[in-house]
Amino acid sequence: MARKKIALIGSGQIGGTLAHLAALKDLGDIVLFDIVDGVPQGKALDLSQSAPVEGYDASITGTSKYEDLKDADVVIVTAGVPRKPGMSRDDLLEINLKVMEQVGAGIAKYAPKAFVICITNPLDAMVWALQKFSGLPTNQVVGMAGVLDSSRFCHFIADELNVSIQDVNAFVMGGHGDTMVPLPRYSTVAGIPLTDIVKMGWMSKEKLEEIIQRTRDGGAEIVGLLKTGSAFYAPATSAIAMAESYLKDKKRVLPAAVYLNGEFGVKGTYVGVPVVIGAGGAEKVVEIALNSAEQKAFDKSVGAVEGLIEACKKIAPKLA
Ligand code: A3D
Repeated sequence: MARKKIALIGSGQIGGTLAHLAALKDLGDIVLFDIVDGVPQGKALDLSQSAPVEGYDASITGTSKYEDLKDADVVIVTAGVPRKPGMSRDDLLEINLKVMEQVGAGIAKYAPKAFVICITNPLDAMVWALQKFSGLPTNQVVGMAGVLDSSRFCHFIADELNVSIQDVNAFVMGGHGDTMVPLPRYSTVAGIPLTDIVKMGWMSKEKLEEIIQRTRDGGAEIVGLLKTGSAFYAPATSAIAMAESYLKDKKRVLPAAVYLNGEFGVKGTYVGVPVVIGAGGAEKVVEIALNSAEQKAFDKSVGAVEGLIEACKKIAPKLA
């Protein structure tokens, strides 16, 4: 069986980390792409030179030519600009929308069968635009945010309770922004929902609220510390989990931004929900039951994403 091919569009902080993780996990051959000539080539050479120590066989190359993406099985898109302190993800919309247009055309021409994972912010609007610009089927184009947001939630819970991260399973739905919806009822420690953990007195209600808010602000906290860019290790790890589930047909149930066609009462928008990811791409949206408070928070988040999509349509009328 031939090796799989993973194309990374954008070879910045996340792109380089994605390449390293994909190589370490033997997911396939890797092509790093960037418009800044030299960066993808330099990172590819550096990563290739760590292969003798790590023992991975992946071929890692760098390019600024879209044709080198030809027949990629997975494309992960980080092209664009990240946030600086004081910026919201939404401030990136106009500039990154133009990037999505170029990237979408490149994917359509050279890798129309690929499973595409978008990471560029503002995430839900960018993945919506990327699917439109590329014209690929909606089940083949998804956005990474929920795995990262849930992972942040997990980390804060495990840290607070002083328990193994292995026993924590947390879950965040909605758009990747201030309105995201961490769900304590569906987040567990060894199967015990966080709502019960509060009832048992293991964590106070106030602490849980604090953790929920810190999860929502998780990206901004790191932007504030780094000052020159945004998080990249955990975002790359999260996207690799999605790519691996697709490539190995693992059928993991992961929160991801997927196209909704009536599920959760939403139509025509990308937003974060639980989805089965396997060889068929985004195979099945898992429609969990939401109580009225959760539904209200989710609806608010969907409204925020729809607002960004309307803004995209104004900037690029052909998306309307
Ligand atoms: P950065 O290190 O700046 O890398 C972006 C790369 O994209 C740079 O190397 C650019 O040269 C390249 N680029 C710019 N325009 C183009 C283009 N037209 N074609 C190809 N490449 C281009 O940023 P990063 O890797 O830290 O972040 C990348 C994106 O991910 C940003 O939009 C971030 O906001 C976003 N991000 C999303 C999450 C989510 O959870 C969704 C988390 C963290 C970062």
